[in-house]
Amino acid sequence: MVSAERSKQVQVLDSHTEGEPTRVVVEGGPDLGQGTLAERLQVFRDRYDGFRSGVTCEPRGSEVVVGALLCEPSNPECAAGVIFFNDVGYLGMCGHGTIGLVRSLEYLGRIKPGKHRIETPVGEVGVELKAGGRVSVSNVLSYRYRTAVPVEVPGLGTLTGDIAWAGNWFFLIGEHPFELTMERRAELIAATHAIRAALSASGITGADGALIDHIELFGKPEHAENSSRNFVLCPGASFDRSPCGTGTSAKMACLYADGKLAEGEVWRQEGFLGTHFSGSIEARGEAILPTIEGRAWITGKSVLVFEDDDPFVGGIEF
Ligand code: PYC
Repeated sequence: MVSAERSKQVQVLDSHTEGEPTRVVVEGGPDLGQGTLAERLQVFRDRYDGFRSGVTCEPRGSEVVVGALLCEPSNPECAAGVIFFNDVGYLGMCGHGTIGLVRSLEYLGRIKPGKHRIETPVGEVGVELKAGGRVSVSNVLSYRYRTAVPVEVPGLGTLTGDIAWAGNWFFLIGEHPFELTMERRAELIAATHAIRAALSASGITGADGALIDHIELFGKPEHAENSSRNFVLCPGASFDRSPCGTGTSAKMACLYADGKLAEGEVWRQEGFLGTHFSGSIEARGEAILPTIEGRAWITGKSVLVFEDDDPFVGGIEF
């Protein structure tokens, strides 16, 4: 029997969105105070980073898990606040994670089908819980920041990509020598890590020097009804098993900027597992308000236990 004095318990609800896992922390998370979500993220990062790594990293999680700390929203009109995190740090927004969170809130009986608002550290997003586990997310305003930026990548030569903001910073590459297939995934992981390192070494950033931590490659879809296929390296070691909600938003921002996607058109972004998000946009001047839609399923409801004398109480960070 585990002694309650020597251990901490954290209640979590696990789900996957089109293949990508989300772990919602329902109870037992750190008290981050009453500030804005951006201020509470700072408290999380400064004082409770061991909680982040303990929940997401091995041995309780893995590099592919995205955590979602459920918070009281500072705007009472929002159904919930959330801070997303993973094996190496924190995400501004997370599209697949928001879909997983909405299904989790439904599972917990906290929301009903219909429209809701969710607060994140980078702004409020609109969500709609639909029939059959479908959820749409109207993301934060998204835009292309720079076009056709060349980067010299050791071993790969010069690759050219666009930089876009969609709640996270992305480098989006359409022209590259890679096949986006399961058999080639080790090569894709190595290449996208090298691209990310080269961007950082070359001082290529998002606005205000922001780190570009998501790398997105595009190719032909496997399913003819889809518009494109992607491979997205997430911050950290892992790639997105879903088509990446913020990555799909970033892609649509670039298409809009190129005059290749108009309001009312649907962009079907296929992910690496062959699942897809349906995307659409509303124009907001040079930026867009992207909406993505996908499905999520609950996979587990458990209590994580952290014993004081566990040498890996804060997770194993590789
Ligand atoms: O769906 O936005 C997303 C996302 C970001 C990182 C992993 N998934």
